[in-house]
Amino acid sequence: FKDSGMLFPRESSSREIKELNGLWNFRADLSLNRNLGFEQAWYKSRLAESGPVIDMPVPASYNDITQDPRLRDFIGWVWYEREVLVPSGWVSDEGTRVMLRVGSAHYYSVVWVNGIKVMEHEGGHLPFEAEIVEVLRNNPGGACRITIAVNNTLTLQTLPPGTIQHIDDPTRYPADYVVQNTNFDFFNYAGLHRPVMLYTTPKVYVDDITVLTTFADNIGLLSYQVSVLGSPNPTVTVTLSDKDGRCVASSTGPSGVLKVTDVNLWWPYLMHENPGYLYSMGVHMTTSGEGSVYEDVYALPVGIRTVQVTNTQFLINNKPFYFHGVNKHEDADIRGKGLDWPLMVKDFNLLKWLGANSFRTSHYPYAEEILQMADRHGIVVIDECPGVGIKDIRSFGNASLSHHLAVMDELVRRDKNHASVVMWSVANEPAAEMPPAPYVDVICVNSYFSWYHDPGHLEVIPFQLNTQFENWYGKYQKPIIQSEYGADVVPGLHTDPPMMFTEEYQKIVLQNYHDVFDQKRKEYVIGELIWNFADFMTAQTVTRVVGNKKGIFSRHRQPKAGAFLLRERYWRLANETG
Ligand code: BDP
Repeated sequence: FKDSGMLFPRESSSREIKELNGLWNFRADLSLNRNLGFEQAWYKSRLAESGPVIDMPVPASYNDITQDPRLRDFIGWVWYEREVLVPSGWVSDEGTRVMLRVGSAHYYSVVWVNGIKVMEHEGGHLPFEAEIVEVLRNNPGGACRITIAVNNTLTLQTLPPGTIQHIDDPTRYPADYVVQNTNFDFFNYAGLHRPVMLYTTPKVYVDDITVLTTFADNIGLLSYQVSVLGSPNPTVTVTLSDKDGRCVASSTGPSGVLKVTDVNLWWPYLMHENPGYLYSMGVHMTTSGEGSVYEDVYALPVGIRTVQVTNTQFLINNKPFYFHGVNKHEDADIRGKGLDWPLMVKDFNLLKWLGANSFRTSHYPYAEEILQMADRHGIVVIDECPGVGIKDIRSFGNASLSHHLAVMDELVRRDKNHASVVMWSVANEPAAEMPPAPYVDVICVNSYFSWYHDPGHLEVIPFQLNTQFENWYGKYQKPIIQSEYGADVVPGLHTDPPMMFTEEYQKIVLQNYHDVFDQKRKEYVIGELIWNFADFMTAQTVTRVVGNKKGIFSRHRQPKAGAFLLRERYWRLANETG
């Protein structure tokens, strides 16, 4: 798995998909040590035989689906199960691989097919898969019972990290009291958050594709590398088709360069009248093995563009790009962090309404379906790994460093070909005083003047923000993005003069920040990302009123006053810079 590709499953003449979204059987392991499921081997037979099961939708977080407070704040193993009928041709054909792919499962998971363990995965935000055809062949009836145990416990070795606290104080707490502590500001939603599917490939197959693009004058250049597994000598043909399906370039061999004349570059939204232009790169592989010929076809959407960073600028296709956008969360009512198509399309419509040209995937990798939307709509993405809440270096030992590296590796492997992804964010609010800090290309700064510092004192913003920028630029001479700023608003609260938590206060915070951005963006500030796009759920604390309210949209995606202010600004910036 570690050395293989992570191509998004796509149908083609050689590949079929069976989506397993919908209702699954579900049981939380409420036993004291949370280990009953393993002790009794709940994966060996139907989950319902182990005890009572409930309906659970996939994809979704399980936390907000029922009225049971034990499930909302559950810590430990939960069990999902679904029975599927696999097309008989998939199993009988010796030349077919059948893959089981989980888009994401938060945080640790173990997967069985017909009671046989097929994989384990650590990390809550990236896909994982296993070949299961052999297991299916053991069971000629064609039945396929998929059991997935998911554990949401966060420790110092997970990303994001957390700690489990056992409290043994019978006069003040119930017996066997356990609390999950976290050091980040979003609710630890858990479950099968992204689509689960079965898909096929031939036994000899295209495992990975890597593209790098550039251009000179009107010629686009796309270097590609195709990795085929299962055969030492495959014949690979690559074609590039434009939006109308016309073939504009072709090449043979597992690596090569495609040359496109009169290239349509991939441009960000609002920077060009035709943003998000994607070609389709068709990869066709054939081989002849012992008596059998294998053929695999995969079509990858690709955008041709360049990204460059200077001391003071961020360039896309050699033109200065100014990030005016948002930070998001995968978060919504009821479904939690589960991928939801209506929500996703609504969010992109809101981004466009706002005149936003970019977002950061705070604070973990988002679903691939979201990045595909960003590619198509020309929304630029800063792709962040789940390195959040790791600032306290004492709690961040070598074990988690190696996991951090493994997650970065999986993230880059998954997202390397997205035209929208222009930057990797290794961590949010890291220990920036540490030696590696100078090696970054762009400095991203979060600050909350007149909120966490000097609460209520709006007049400090111009001073402190100016000093912030001058200090960072003075130290490293790198371009800077204000990667977070904002203020909580309980929608509908109003005061004049403005007070914290009102719509008016958020507006003035934004305005005061914008005045400084406008001076500095002529020098080395290359972007501003509001915290946050929408209100989102957090752990319960005294500073959070049913979640974080720094959204410019409510959790239900209705605009607060700040959204209108930002909308005016973003469209003005687009006209000035775009
Ligand atoms: C920042 C964090 C973000 C929080 C935000 C806040 O990066 O995750 O939600 O503060 O407190 O420091 O609103």
